[in-house]
Amino acid sequence: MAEAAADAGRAPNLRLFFALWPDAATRAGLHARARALHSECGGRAMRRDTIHLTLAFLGETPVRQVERLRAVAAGVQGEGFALDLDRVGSWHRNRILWTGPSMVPPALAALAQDLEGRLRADGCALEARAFSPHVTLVRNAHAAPREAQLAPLRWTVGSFVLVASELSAAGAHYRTIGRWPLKRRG
Ligand code: 2AM
Repeated sequence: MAEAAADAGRAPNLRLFFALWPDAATRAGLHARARALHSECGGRAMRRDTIHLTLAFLGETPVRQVERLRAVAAGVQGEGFALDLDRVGSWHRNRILWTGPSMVPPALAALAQDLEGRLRADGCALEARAFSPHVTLVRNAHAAPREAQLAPLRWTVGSFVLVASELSAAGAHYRTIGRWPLKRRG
């Protein structure tokens, strides 16, 4: 009984992360790339509605902190940019196949750095690993892709989002709980 009472009093958590979310056309292009990699290398292709690029992973976070995170995000000074996804690769340790840019746009590096700095200043315990921009396309792959270089898929980025990852029997579902525009390039 005491345990149940303690559980009832515990604030619920959300599994949160900041990300770039592709527009419909970019999403379709990325999903086609995911299916091609899946046919070549096996594993499980990401569903079209789950494809994204993570900027900062927060993990389990009390719901009551969401408003503070929104305030942090609203202070970010970012500019829009074009991201040319022209590389694919694999990470052996977690059997992920990803696509990413061979040249990271300075505005993307600045956005990730500004966001991370503000989150840390606000007390968020982020992982120490360096930002390595990638879009996961396939999980549990059986092989690495043959070609590392592909024709660039251009993604015009104009905003970033805060997302809650919710697990169900059907797999991960990502719910956008905030979106912030990036300044248009003059
Ligand atoms: P991944 O695509 O390389 O797996 C939601 O889980 C998103 O957060 C994914 O894009 C995932 O990256 C990213 N992420 C970053 N650090 C993570 C961690 N420690 N645990 C789970 N996901 C993490």
